[in-house]
Amino acid sequence: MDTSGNLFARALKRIPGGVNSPVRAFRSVGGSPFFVTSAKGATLTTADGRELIDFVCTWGPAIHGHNHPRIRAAIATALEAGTSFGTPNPYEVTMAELIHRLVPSIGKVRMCNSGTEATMSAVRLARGFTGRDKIVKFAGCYHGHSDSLLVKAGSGALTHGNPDSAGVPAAFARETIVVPFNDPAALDRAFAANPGAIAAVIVEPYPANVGLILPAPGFLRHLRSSCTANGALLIFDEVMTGFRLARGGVQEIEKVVPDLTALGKIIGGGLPVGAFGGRAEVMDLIAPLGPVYQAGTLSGNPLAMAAGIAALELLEETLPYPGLDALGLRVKGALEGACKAKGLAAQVPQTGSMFSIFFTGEPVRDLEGALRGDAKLFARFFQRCLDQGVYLPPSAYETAFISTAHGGAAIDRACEVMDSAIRGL
Ligand code: HOZ
Repeated sequence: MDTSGNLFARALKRIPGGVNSPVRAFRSVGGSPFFVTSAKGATLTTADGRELIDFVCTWGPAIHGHNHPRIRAAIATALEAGTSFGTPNPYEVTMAELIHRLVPSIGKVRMCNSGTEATMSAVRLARGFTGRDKIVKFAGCYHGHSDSLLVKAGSGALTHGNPDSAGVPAAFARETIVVPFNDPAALDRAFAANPGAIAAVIVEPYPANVGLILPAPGFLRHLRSSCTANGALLIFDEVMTGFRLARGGVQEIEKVVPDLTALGKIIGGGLPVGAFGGRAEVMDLIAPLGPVYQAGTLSGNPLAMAAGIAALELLEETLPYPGLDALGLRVKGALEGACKAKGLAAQVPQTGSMFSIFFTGEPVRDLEGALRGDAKLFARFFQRCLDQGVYLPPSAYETAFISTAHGGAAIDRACEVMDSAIRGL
């Protein structure tokens, strides 16, 4: 087996930056990425034979831990029948019914292959429905890499210093109005300055691509009432939060009902899936019923549907949320305790099985606040954890994920490592 070092050297020759998604390149934390050959439960095994406790969880999907036997069995059963039909298949119907049951605001749903497709299509649909062109997004929110949404974006775009990507025509970017998160007055000003022109407000209700930021009380309700008052649609990007924090996502927790929701990650059970859905009268504008076009050769792919259905059914059966929250609180407690003991100013936002750490004394409410965090110190913290076998997201502007497989020895060890990493900074 080639080592990670050799694999990366080969990759650099044939893959831009040696990676198929930028944050994986480790550029903001230093060093080079490790290559993973297998994963099970809370653990990744690298090409170098190292075992790492994984808090990236494939960037969210692995809520039941890696390689869960039930999901593997569902994929194996589907595989026996064929890998793709290019026709409707029974799994898609089950999936649509399941999504509606868990997220009641989704009257109808269209499956696609990634979160990027889901948000891109939801925005197009909102434009088609309202007959308006402009959209509002929040600084630091990342909604995938379609043109309209790569403006002041988070995740890898922010990590690598390109929050406004090259290649996005200025004319497209002009249709995207960016306002700070947690600033209701800024949204009011955007609506007032663009009367009758805003098709939609798109938001990660808990922004998680800039580290983790939580909404101030009432902020999401303000988005809902402003959209309603101004005839714009409210789009929740729950690609990360959907099914992760509650069966019905943040909209269930916060009791705020969006018009459209974008989903991904967990609904694919680890295979490539996205979905967008919402009120039937809006969704019925999509081809073939209406004039808004959206399509995909592999949309509703039977293997991905089978994996996703198994993942969602497991959630319904096991209701893991209180247990996951307890694990999240353990990590938060460990990080806060270590920072306090060390005399380090830090914020540790956590909700359920999502957390991040900002090395700053000020509570983080928006992108500006996140950027005040000491990213260099984060890089050192990351490396110290990795040296001791704990893998955190390789950027100060991502969110860590916990799975049900992290209980017991894994969480004990991880908290010990994070504690010692902080104390050694
Ligand atoms: N955009 C993802 C995190 N927010 C990273 C995906 C990946 O690198 O796999």
